[in-house]
Amino acid sequence: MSLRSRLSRLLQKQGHSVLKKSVHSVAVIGAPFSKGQKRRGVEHGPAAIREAGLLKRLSNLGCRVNDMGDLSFTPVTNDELYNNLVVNPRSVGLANQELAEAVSRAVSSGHRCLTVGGDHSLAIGSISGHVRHCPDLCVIWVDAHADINTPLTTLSGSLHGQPVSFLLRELQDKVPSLPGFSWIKPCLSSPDIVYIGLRDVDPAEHFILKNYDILNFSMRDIDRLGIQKVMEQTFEQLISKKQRPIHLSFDIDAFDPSLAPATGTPVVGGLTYREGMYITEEIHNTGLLSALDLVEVNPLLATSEEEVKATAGLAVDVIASSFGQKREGQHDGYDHLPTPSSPDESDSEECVRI
Ligand SMILES: [Mn+2]
Repeated sequence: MSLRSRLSRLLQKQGHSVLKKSVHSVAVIGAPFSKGQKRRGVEHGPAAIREAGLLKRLSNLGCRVNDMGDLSFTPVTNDELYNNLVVNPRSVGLANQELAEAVSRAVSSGHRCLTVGGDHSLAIGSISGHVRHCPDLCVIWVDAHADINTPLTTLSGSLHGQPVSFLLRELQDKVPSLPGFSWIKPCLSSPDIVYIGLRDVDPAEHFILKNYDILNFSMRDIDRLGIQKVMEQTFEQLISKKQRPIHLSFDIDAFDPSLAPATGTPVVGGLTYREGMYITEEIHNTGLLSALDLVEVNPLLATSEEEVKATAGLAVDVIASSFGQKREGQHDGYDHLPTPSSPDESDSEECVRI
């Protein structure tokens, strides 16, 4: 093999390495979308999270922020129910197709990609877009819910409770083709996803998690093992054999409603602030985080302005921690301590001042 072709193979190899990705560059995509569920307001999530200081927090961390603004999704008229139950299939399908394009563009330009929702149906587009450039990615899904109903098992008819079913290869013979969904290619296998924080799982979802052997840590598991063991076992499952890009899909309802009240489907007994920060710090420390979704902040469901600020502020903390904020502090750019000036120097300084 010629030196040149060997060199180009080496460069190609390095180009594919997730670790070579520019660590400090983050693309921010606002996704003001709410049609994956039935309550008004989650489309204001991106604005609330921006107002809580998102961009400044990221740039203070040393991230080069590439703000791509908010997507404006193409409206769909006459979006009739599928099967008399599933709501807005065409709108959800098209919005996710548009999001997938944006995420794919961001990731292929070398950015890590932050998608700010919006409801959790957006993970369909976000993961589908991410996987185009990172075909071996894995997913950590932090949520009170498993969001893995199929259109045939859903009780609510809302697509934000079903995104994982469209992505999982093993479930494809159980998932009907919905109008607007024909572009979606299932891209995950059950060993590629781990759940953390579950505490409201429907019977069909429980069957899927058990039957397809999907690793999941409920709040009870977190009580039993502690969050440190949970993260150890998560990484053991996903990245111990092979380093690969991580897609973190974080639903704010994973937190206890006392911390995140402004969300559509709160469930008591959720993550503490410290557990949430530990999860995201550990994911940052792998160096493999490649895309993050932060979803389901709904400012209209708060009972006060304080509740909006608390929930959106928590979302910003999750994002900042995922991109490198450390509770123990850090001293990047600080490599020496000031020394007290000698008596001579202070004399001369005084002379100058006089
Ligand atoms: Mn969710």
